Amino acid sequence: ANVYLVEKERTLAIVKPDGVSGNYTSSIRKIILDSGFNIQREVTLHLDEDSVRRFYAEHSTKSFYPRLVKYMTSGPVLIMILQKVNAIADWRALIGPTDAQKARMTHPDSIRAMCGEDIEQNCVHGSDSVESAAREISFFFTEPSPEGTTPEHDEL
Ligand code: RTP
Ligand code: MG
Repeated sequence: ANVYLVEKERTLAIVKPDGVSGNYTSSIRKIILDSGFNIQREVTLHLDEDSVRRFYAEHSTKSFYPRLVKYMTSGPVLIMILQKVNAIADWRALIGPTDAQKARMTHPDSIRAMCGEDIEQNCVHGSDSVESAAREISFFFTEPSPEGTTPEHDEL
């Protein structure tokens, strides 16, 4: 029989300020590990306005953007790289719909149903595509340079 090596995928997860201040970090971490993800990197940061504006730049024209910036800068967040086969879609499925109130109706077992408040304060983030995941991971984490290559700044 043929055997296939299924490439593991990485996604960016964030426990937002309401998730951290509401002490949901350990429950969320348990759900992540019980669901077969490996937490490859993690960091706790208090994001500044400029970082949030750049991270959520795709929403810059939306009416909720100022409130999103205020929300995401309101306290520390836990940022994680999750690794697993099908990590991007599987993490989005675990967190549930954007609107936590709807999530409680339609996806009662989802993370947002557990710890989110509404469509704006929804306690967790997940990358929505391969392209977003790559951009968001490199937004917060620098990759170690592969063995034998020289970092660009060494050429200066
Ligand atoms: P996220 O990017 O944080 O994982 O959330 P998402 O994909 O489910 O939703 P997205 O459309 O990307 O929105 C980003 C965040 O902006 C806030 N939001 N408010 N008032 C509103 O209609 C509204 N829509 C979105 C939420 O905090 C949402 O997670
Ligand atoms: Mg999004």
